[in-house]
Amino acid sequence: MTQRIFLDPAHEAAFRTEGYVVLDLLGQADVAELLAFYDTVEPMHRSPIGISVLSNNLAQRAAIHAAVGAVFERALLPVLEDYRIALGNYVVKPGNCLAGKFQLHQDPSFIDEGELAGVTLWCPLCDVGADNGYLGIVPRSHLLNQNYRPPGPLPYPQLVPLLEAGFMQYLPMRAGQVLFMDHRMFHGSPANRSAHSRVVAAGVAVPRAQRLLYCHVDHQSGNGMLEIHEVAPDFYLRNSFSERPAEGVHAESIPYQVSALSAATLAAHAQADFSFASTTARSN
Ligand SMILES: O=C(O)CCC(=O)C(=O)O
Repeated sequence: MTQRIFLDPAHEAAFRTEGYVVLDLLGQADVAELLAFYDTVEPMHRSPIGISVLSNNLAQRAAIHAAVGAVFERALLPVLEDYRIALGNYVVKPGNCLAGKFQLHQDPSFIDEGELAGVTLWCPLCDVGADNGYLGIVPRSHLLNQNYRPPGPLPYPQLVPLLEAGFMQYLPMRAGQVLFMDHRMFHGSPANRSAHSRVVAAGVAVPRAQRLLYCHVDHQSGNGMLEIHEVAPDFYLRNSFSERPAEGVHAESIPYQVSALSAATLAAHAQADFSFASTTARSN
């Protein structure tokens, strides 16, 4: 029997086909709670894109995970089948900062995505739109490159101008709305040109029963291999996203593969009928 991500069959179908679902799940009190905690850790987010998990302050990262994760557990997890929060953090874009563009990327693999998806949680704590860094996705791109992924930019740099010019769909959202997005989705966000900070509570949800992974590619060695490390459930609270981990178990190394993609296949993908889309195809 195919495992479910969402309890509601309509959410499940939409997520599998479109790669994301937006739901109204956070009330005003939840948003106020997340903003109040953010105020206590605001200084560590002072950069064009301030991301808690990139900080070296492990104590504050753990405190942020506890605070954000508690809200996610009570308000977000009830719509998922059997997931847990592997990471809670803030992603912040200060106002009037043209340097804050988040380049197109896929999130790294946090699990074996054979049957279930790793899920990005993205909850703006203010309304977001074109002027203050709303999120843009390439519709149904979660089906395009389903291979194991290390952290990093989109592995199709030559296609980024084309994707940005003609394939992006931007998602205006209200404070309190929650985006659940497949980790494989191509996504990014423009700079915040408004006068105010854009604060997002974000996180990672993974199936409770699955081993958490960290995928590493040693680009300097040029050996073309991707290392799959099985890591502890709280690994992402104390590690960065760029180095070979010093903990966990190196489970295996496989050839680092990226599915072929061209302007022609992108155009065909954009026009295809996805009513019977499968999320199980991948090269490795
Ligand atoms: O918050 C944003 O604007 C983008 C965040 C994002 O894409 C990520 O954290 O992977």
